[in-house]
Amino acid sequence: ATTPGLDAPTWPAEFAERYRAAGYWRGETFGGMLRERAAAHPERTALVDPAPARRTWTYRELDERADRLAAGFAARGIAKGDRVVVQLPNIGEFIEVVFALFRIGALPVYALPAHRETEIGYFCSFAEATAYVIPDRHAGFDHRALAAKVKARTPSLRHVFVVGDPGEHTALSDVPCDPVATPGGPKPHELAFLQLSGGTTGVPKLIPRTHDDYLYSLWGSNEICGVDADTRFLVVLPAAHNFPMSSPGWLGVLYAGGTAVLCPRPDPATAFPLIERERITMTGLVPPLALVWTEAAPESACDLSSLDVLLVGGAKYSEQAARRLEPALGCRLQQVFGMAEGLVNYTRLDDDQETVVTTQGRPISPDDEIRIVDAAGQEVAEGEFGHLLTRGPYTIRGYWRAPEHNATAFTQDGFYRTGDIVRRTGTGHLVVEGRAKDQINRGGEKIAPEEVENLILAHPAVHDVSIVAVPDDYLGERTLAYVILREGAEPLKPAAVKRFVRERGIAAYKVPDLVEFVDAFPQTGIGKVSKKGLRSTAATAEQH
Ligand code: J2J
Repeated sequence: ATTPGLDAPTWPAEFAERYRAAGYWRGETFGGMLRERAAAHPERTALVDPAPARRTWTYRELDERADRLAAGFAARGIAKGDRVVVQLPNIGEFIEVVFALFRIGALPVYALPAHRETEIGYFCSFAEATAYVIPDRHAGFDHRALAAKVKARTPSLRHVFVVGDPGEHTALSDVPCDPVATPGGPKPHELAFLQLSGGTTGVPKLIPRTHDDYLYSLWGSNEICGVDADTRFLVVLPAAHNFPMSSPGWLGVLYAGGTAVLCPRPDPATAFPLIERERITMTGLVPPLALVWTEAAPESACDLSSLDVLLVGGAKYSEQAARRLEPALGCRLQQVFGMAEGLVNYTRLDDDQETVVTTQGRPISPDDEIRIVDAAGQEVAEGEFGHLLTRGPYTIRGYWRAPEHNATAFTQDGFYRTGDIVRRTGTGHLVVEGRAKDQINRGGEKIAPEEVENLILAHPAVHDVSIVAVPDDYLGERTLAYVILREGAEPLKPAAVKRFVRERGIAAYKVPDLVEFVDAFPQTGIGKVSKKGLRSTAATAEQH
């Protein structure tokens, strides 16, 4: 059932009781967690933002700054339960802002720095956000103009807070004020934030995570990955993504009392000197980046010897690439297969080498329930591959405000249909074999074809479009848009289609890599476009 105020299905009472009794849900909140760490070890370094000038935050400083920012947000009317779209790169302010919101019980909605008008406009209106937090400029893009446009058409959006020069908006640095005793922060079973789903539909779904469930995924990950107060974690991927946030990520490291170091860009030229200077012990990468690092490390003059554990996940990591990582980087590999909806699998640090390079790990929790089923929903024989369904102490029971989608994305008895095709080895490790969902995994960045197809359909010369994945050595997959032009329409060039998509304002990674004009799509029996048929055509298609 849906709990009022939660706007999403949640765990039935008997499951919640079981997860508390088992000690998974510890009754903590993020705000309380930071307060406790700040009391226990105030002078330890929580956070390092190395660029452009190195800044550090002790646990006490982070705690105090979160309090002052929370008071300032509250003074501007941001209240418990309000949604706040946070779109910040890997900078210290990101961490301050989300802890300030956690304290109030306002819910961050984690946008990625790459998101543009299509995504941001949707998040702000669908979530009925009251505020939006941005950098002034990032990676050559001025976020203030986009914010002004979205604010003008989103009635709920009252505030835009800007890190840096605010332009017509409010400077984040003007917000903090002396804290006042605020009653009634969030409870452990209540929502902490809305995370983004990779998406399979026209619009991304929002994932409601509670303090209790997410904190379990953090400390559970910490135990498996060996995170403790001496861990120095480099946040290489966008900090808002679930992987670098929680597997074990910067939040896991803060939970353990370690140090999170924010990396402004993921390339070796940026990251390797930071690993040396900050004595980084752990980080997480998507497979294409792991490849680049593997190639660059032997040539690098930087001392990478502090690096102990490197997590790779987000997309399938090839066995050959996995074998080359440890010798090149001189650290241990942990594969991770996770999802923002919940379930996270890791290879273990004491797994044998074959298991580490050939599997994507096993679940965090003994109470992560795994079902591998055929198309009819019947469990397959042990070792056979099938659709992965899961339910457990940190896997959601439904998306936020999406009852229709929930009816098919979850089973009657609350299992999440991951859309992944896996098999289980004798040791209980999962091997990801493929995907049944209509999603493209472009080097860890997820694309819902329908979202991009809808943009292309707005082009006056386009009659129909279908976007499919084509194999790619580096990214794993790239995107190919098959376009059928309207009868009598002027012929288009592939570049014109890409430009059209870009100009509508969407994350650059969603712009089709390839565009091909066809007269008809392959059809399935029931007359729907066959993505499978298109993919096999694509495998032989000439690339543009
Ligand atoms: C194959 N496919 C994988 C892997 C994820 C940790 C790590 C990753 C994510 C993540 C995450 C894969 N091999 N090792 O949230 O906490 C694909 C699957 C999965 C989808 C989830 C975390 N690791 N995938 O990638 O929500 O298809 O989370 O269902 O972005 O990525 O995507 P996302």
